[in-house]
Amino acid sequence: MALKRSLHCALCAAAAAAFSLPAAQAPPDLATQQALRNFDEMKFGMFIHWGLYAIPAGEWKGRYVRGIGEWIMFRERIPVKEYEQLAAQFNPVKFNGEEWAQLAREAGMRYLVITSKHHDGFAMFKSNASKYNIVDATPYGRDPMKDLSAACARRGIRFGFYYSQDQDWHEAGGRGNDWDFPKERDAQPYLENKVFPQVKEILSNYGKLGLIWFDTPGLLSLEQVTSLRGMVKRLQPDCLLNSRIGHNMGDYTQTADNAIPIQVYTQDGKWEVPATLNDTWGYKKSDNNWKDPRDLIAKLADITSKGGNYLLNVGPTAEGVIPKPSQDILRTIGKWLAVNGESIYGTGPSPFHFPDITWRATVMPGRIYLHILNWPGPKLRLRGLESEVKRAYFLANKAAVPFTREGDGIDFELPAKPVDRFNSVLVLELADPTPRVARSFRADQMPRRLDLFAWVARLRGEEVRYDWKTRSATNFKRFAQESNMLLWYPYKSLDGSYELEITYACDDSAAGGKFRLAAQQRGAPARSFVEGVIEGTQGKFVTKKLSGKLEVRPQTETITFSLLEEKSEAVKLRKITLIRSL
Ligand code: FHN
Repeated sequence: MALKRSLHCALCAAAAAAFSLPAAQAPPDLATQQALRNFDEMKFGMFIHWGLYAIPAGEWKGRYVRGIGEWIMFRERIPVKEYEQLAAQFNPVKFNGEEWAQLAREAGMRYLVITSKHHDGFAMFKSNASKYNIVDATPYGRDPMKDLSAACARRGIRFGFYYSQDQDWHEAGGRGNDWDFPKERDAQPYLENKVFPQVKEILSNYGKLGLIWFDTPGLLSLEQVTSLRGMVKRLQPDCLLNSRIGHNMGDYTQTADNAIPIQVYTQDGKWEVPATLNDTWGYKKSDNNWKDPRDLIAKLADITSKGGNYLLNVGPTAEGVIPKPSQDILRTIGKWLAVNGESIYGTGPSPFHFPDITWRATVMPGRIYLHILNWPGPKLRLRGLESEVKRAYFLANKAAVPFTREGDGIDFELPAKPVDRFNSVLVLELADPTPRVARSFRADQMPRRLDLFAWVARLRGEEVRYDWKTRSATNFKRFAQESNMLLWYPYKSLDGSYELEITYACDDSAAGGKFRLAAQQRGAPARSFVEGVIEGTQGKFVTKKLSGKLEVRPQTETITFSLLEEKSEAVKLRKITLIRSL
C-alpha cells in the first residue's frame, strides 16, 4: 500500500468534482515522494485537539461524561442549537501561537497538526463556507490558525490541519447526528457546500501545509474521496494525505489511536501512531491520567524502531492554554531528544525483531542505536548481529562500553545503573554500512515463542494502568458499554495457530474471574478466542499454559485481553506468550 492510492497526474489536475478511478498501485509522484521522505525523517509531531468542547471539558449540566472530551456532543446527544451556544462563550484570550509552536520545538517535535474542524462541525479558522467558525461566531473574533501557522513556519516546524470530512454533527448531510437529523442523509450537498470549500480554504490561506489529516472516513464513496484527494493535490501537490481519507487513498498509514504494532512494520510503507498524553484528545478537566515521560520516551523509541512516526496530542483549554502537565512532560521529552536526537531523527527501523522489551534499535549508515529501555543488569546480550562492531559507546556521555563475542551474540558490559533514567542509547559503530543480521533474528522473522508484553499493548479505558515496576497492566474495570482491555496489533506478522501462556500475578482474594484472549477483525465478532480463569497466585508472578489455540490470520487486526466478569480486576497481567504450533 504505502503509497497506496496514488492518482494519475491527469487526475491530480482534475477539477474537484471530477472523478476517475485511481491507479491504485502506481508509485507516488515526485512531490509526494519527497514529502514522504521529509515526513519519515521528522519522526515526532504535535497533535492539537482544540475546539468548543474545551468549554464543557468533560462535564455536561454538572454531570461527568465518560469517554474522550471532544465527543461530548455525541455522547450526550446535545442538540445543535444547544451546542452552538458554546460558540458565544468561546474566548481564548490566552492563546499565543508563538508559545504553542515554541513548546513543540522545545519538545523536539518537527511537525504540528491541529484540528481545523472536528466532528462537532465548528471551524477553528475563518471560513466563508460556514458562519459556524471562530471568527464569525465567537467573541474572540480572530483566526488563531494564522498566528500558529506563521509561528510554526518561523521555527521550521511543518504545519498541518486535521479535518473531519465525513463525520459532522452540525450538518444534516454530515455523518453522526441522528438526534437532530433522523432522516437518511445526503452527503453530496454537505461535501459541496462545506467540505470542499473549507478544505480549499485551509489549503489556500495558511501557507504550505505539510499534510491534511482526515479522520473517520466512514461512508464517503470512492468518487467523493477521489475528488477530495484530487483537490488537495491540485492545490498543494506535496501536501501529504493520511490513510483516514478513506478508500486506500492516503499517502501514508495511520495505526488505530494509541496503537503501536507489536514488531517492526515496514511492508505497507510509512505509518504514524496518533496518541494521547492522557485518556482524551480534547481538554477534559478531570483527566489527570498523564503518561509518564519514561513511557513516552520509550514509546518514541519503540515506534521509531518499528518504522513509524509518533504524533502526540495536547488538548488546550478554552482559554487557549496547553495544560501545564502536558507542557512539563513534553519539555522532559525534549530534553532527552536534545541529547539523544541522533538516534531518532532520520533513522531507519530495526534490522532485528524484538525478543522482549529490554531494548529497541534504530539505524543510520554504519551504526546501530540500541535504546535500552529496561535496564538488564550488568550485561546486555545482543544476538544475531554478524557485522563487526568497531566501537560501542553511550550517546549521552560518550563512555566506551566493552564487549565480547560469544556464540551467536555479543555481550556488552554495562554500568550498574542506566546512563539515562529514561532510555540509555548505546551506539554500535559497524564495519558494514548496513548491518548484517543472521536470518532467524531479522525483523521479518518471528520466533516460535513470541511474548506480547502488556507494555506494548494499547490500554483501552479510563481505568486500566501500566505499572513499570512490575511490568504489568492492572485495574481492568468492566462497564456495560466499554470495558477496559489490552489490545495488541500484529499487522500481518503472525499468521498461524498458537498455543498460549499467560504471565500474571493475582492475590488469592481477587482470583476467580474469567478472561478471554481473542483474535479479532474490526467490527466482527471474535474469530478465534481462548478463555480461562484467573487463579490465585498469592500475588506472585507465574506463567500458566492455557488450554486451546488461538488462530491468527493476516487480516487479524487485534489480539485482545479482557475480563468477562466483574472480578479479578486487580490481576496484574505481564504478558501473553504465543507459541506457534509446529
Ligand atoms: O473520533 C476521533 C477522535 O475524536 C480523535 O480525533 C482521534 C484522533 O486520532 N480520531 C478519531 C477516532 O479515531
